[in-house]
Amino acid sequence: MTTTPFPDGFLWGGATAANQIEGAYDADGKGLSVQDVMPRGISGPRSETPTPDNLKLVGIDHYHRYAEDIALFAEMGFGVYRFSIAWSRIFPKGDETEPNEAGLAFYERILDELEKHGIEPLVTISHYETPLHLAEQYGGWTNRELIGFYERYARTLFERFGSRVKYWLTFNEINSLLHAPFMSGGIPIPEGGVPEQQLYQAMHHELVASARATRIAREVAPEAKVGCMVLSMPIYPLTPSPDDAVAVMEADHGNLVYGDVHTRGAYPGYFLRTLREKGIELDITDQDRDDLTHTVDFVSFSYYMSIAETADPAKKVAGEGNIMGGVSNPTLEASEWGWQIDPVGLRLVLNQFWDRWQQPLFIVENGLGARDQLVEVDGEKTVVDDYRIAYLNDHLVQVGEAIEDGVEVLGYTSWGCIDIVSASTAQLSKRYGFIYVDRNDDGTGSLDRYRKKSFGWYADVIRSNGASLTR
Ligand code: BGP
Repeated sequence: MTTTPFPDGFLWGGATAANQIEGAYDADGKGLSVQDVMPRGISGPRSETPTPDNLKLVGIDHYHRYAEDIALFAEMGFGVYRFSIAWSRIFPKGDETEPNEAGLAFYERILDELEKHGIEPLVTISHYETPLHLAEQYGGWTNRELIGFYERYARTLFERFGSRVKYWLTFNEINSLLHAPFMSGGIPIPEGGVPEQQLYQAMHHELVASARATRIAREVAPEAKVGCMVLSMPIYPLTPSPDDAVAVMEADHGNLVYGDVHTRGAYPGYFLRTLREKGIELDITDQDRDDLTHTVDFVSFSYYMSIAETADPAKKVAGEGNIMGGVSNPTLEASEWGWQIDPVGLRLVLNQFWDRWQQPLFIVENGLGARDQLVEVDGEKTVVDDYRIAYLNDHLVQVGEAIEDGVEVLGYTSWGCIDIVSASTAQLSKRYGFIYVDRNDDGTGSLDRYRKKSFGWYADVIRSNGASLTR
């Protein structure tokens, strides 16, 4: 009898996002989202209108191939599948009063397929997909009116799907807004950048909207579990100097405040100090304060890498990172895209979040973006992605360690369970999937799907509930 630290009922699966997988950017009444005018992700300028070099316009055509893709997820044994609902499929401009029925019907079909295969849906309400009209006509989340638009959108989803979807996430990586205002907050970025006062007010609006969605779910879909979703990034001091430890504490606070608000229901003192020292006066109403007290049922997060931090400006050599950079850690290797690989960091962040919030945790993104080479093995097209197996194995072993530490982990959805368009660079060549999709950065390819070596590996991990991992 092989043992495993993973509890019975642990939810194994994968994660995607509408703007990175679906394509059909203007089908069946869908309005434009900020993603449709970001042909280079956050690593390049936006376009005025959708341009043919924007791979997200077609994505991997999941809009038409969702049944085939979900059948492949079921073949791996997925217990859960995380996907996002594209806000502008439901409210094309974002400020309408009535939803677009064709958009709702598409996600009804997705849920039907998942139900057919016994896969639990985990739905992200807003995954960097703010309707472009709300960005251009209202200034995105800097405008308090977005709270009402989001509330109407969330209520529509809970009323329509609340009895079929148990797990909901309000905003993807809600702590990325200050770092990627247009992608994360639908905030147009003028020449001189967005004034900090506006960015922090936008952050407040999203936190209020997230809490209001949680309150609405309690009314409309009492069985639903609502979680927040943050980008986790363990930060290590570059040296043991107390100054570096303070630098880490302050950088950590910048990320932890979002989980603090979602689990404690109010802004912590260290954040109020940040506002004072920046001279920022937030517009916070009594209603806002009451809304924020509606805290979440669980905390979910993405994990890819860790960074270092130092108080010494001379040593601040910024490393690459997932939306947020930091000082490079000389003890760690990096991926082809410069993200520092640190499986132990996942154990550390699980313990930190559990010790701090005592809320069930859900890892909803983890994976390795890599250039995969399609080859033929025994007459079958595949990718021998031993590097991805090693990355995932080592990270899952650390999840097991955290569970042994007493951390309550609900599940794990590997990011990009099928090759999709990258968020930061809008490339397809940065592949995460267990399934290869034949489409290239220049838009060519058959869109055919092929099982990689990691497909069978992950099926074994799921079948054995983690016992097959190499410790
Ligand atoms: C996270 C996003 C995901 C996904 C992931 C991988 O920040 O929540 O949408 O994109 O990063 O990043 P990338 O696609 O840039 O490699």
